[in-house]
Amino acid sequence: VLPVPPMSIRFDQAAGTLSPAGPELTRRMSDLEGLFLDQNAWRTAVADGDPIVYSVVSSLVPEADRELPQSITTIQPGSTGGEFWMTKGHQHPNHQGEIYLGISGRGGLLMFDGTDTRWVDMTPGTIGYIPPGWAHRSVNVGGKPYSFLAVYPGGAGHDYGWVLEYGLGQRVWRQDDGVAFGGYFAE
Ligand code: PAN
Ligand code: ZN
Repeated sequence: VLPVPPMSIRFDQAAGTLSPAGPELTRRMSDLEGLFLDQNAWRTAVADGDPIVYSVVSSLVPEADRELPQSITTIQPGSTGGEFWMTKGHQHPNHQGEIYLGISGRGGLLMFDGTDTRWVDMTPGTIGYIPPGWAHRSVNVGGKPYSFLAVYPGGAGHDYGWVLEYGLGQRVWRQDDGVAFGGYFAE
């Protein structure tokens, strides 16, 4: 892992880019297998253009012990089978904390520790805190792209299988007048 010097990092909100830039990734609908409750709606969306659901741009700070990597996630507006578009969600296997800062749009931070579920509304300027041991997923509940900055310990790791197995406690549904929460697993 290459060490990085003290530096500033610019985020161009219109372009959604960081400079200097590190890794970037794009998550399409096909990358979200098994996450939406309505599997038929998910399959239809994959067949119907496989849209980009979210993208993540990272700085050059490496994911290594004692470093503090950052990334900016942008979730597109939309819903599938009535469920708002969201990130895959993960648990940090080493149970380390993380902070998010809302940049633009309207979203939320869904957290689950295996027993309790918490929701934090995220608007520009909101700092959301994820304590150690809480799995987390971000959801765009607005009509425009939702972007936020994440800062996390470089040695935290990302466990996506945890969410497939245990879920996130709640699902976030689009309603005419806003947002509704429901149970995670099908009856
Ligand atoms: C974030 C997430 C990012 C994408 O940087 O990794 O929002 O979500 P998924 O990783 O669940 O696809 C973070 O929480 N890092 O730890
Ligand atoms: Zn995380």
